[in-house]
Amino acid sequence: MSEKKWSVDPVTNELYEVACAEGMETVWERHQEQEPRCGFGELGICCRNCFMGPCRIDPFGEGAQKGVCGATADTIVARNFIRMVAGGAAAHSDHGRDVATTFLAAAKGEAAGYEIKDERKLHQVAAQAGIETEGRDNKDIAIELGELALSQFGQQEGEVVFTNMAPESVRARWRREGIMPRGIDREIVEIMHRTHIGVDTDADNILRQGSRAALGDGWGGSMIATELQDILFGTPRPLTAEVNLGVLEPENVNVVVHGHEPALSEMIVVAANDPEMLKLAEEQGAKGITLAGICCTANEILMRHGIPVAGNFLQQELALATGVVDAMIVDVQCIMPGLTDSKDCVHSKIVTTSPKAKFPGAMHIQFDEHNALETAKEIVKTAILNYKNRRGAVRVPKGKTELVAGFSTEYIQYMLGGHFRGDYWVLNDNIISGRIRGVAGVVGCNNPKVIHDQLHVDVVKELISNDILVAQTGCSAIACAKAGLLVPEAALEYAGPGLTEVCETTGMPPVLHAGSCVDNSRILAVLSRMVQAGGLGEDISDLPVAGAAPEWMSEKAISIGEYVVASGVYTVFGVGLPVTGSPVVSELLFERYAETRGGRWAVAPDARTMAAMMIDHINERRGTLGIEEKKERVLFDMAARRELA
Ligand code: NFS
Repeated sequence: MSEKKWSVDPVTNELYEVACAEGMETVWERHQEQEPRCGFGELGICCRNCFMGPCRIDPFGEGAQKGVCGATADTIVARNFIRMVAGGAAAHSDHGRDVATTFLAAAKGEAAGYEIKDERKLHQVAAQAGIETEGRDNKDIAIELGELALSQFGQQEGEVVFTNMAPESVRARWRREGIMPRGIDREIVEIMHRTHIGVDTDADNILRQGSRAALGDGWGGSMIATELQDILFGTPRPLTAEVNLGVLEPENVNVVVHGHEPALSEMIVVAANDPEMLKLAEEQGAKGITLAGICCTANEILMRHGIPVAGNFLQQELALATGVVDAMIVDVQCIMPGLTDSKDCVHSKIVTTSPKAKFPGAMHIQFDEHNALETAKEIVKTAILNYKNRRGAVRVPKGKTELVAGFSTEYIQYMLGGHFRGDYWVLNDNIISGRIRGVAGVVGCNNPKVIHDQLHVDVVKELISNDILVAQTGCSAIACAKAGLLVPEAALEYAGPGLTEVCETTGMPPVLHAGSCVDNSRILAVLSRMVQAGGLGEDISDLPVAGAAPEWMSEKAISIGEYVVASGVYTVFGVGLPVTGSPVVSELLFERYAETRGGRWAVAPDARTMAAMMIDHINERRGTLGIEEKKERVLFDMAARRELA
């Protein structure tokens, strides 16, 4: 048994001990085995882009200062950084492509089981894309929108269409700086070309291509994913649900969906409620079927159906340790290869469903959007038939927490004033009056280099105690949900007086769950609408807002960080950033980006510093806007919390 606590979440620590007792290896053991980490990799100064290497630059200035080809630390760091952007942008955008494909098939009536659920949003998004909607059939509009969305991936010239949602000053900057994305795939391919040996050497020029590909993700691939998913599966509205491993039901068949794409999981929701499936579950001795999610698949079906969330990224192996997961259904992204080893200790089946992601030792049932419900039923049946194979103890912890999710861009607008109140003006008005000091997006992953969930929870508590409204996505939202921050009552316990007043008036929580990581595009849309509503400047970079990814680990987080920064938002990452081996790249990202991109990157060593940096930035923006009355930043501690309570 381990003495160390790996998480701020007691349920995670409890299950970790269970996993150890069962001889199940987890991410934390593998993390320790990797220590000490490669210092060259941490600084970003190793290069494997050709086989004259691998090369590395001596950070102390004593050994090699150039790779075999002559590349300096600046070139190597910039290339490595934008290759991470390429990986992340590719992941989000390939998801967007799959959504567009399913959307188009559904529009044509070739994907049984899928239908347009939000006609109003169909019209809205089509109009935004410049498609004629007046007097036309929804089917025709949807087909044209699906085709237009798909064409954005292979577009060679021009501008990715949904960049037209951004304020004009932001778009003018993108054009001026040469970072306006032309086509989603083109910019990713160009990263791979430019970072090949002997192409782009200039760090500034290299980073520009990183921004262009990242913007193609945020305003292109991710935006398409979010918008078309809303039209196809419904635009989220607030609903309550439960989170943490305690949502698993020992006496039910438990099906856990994990990964990112909602196309299949939407159908699994239908299949798990099918009377035929429920009857089969009863015949096998179970009381019913529980469906729960992990990572962003969880966020997708939570947002639209209130399906419970079993956990975030670092809890995926622990879900298996409960002994009651009859099948874990995975699609793409953030699925640990270690899962197939964990499952050897229990009866759980791991079912892969994407041709892009097969795991040795897992069972494969391929998803086909033309036959989605049948595939979903086959998968649920596999879980049901595995119920009787359970062995060993059942170790479902008691812990679960209530949360409210479902804050789409559209709902936030409705909640803060309704349609006749002039869009986002009510939010802006509250910011101008100082009740809300600003808005922060706190997003991203878990990383075993830091205590699980701690940075997310501490940063968000600090922000809301300083009257900053927080919007969240991804595993960060799940972390704060487990800590009880995503319910309206959290305002009374944790938020400052101004934010509490707004929360009490509207009934909203001080922390808004906006969805999965591709739904960070919702945050871009909110920022654009805040500029549009007026009173807070002409540009996203004028707004009193800040972003953070406290426990990031994935390339997707880097792509998100880059597009948020390049859209004008000051953004702080925790855990470090593999760029510090180059003073030139560091200066570009941390300082000069403010002029060329509107936003800039920053790195913070701990939660308190991270929150302080964000609050200071927000206060500084308020000062520039002339809406700042003198108010000291309050750092959240136990005494302050008691006083608030
Ligand atoms: Ni985002 Fe969502 Fe979680 Fe990180 Fe992975 S699940 S797409 S990458 S780990 S937040």
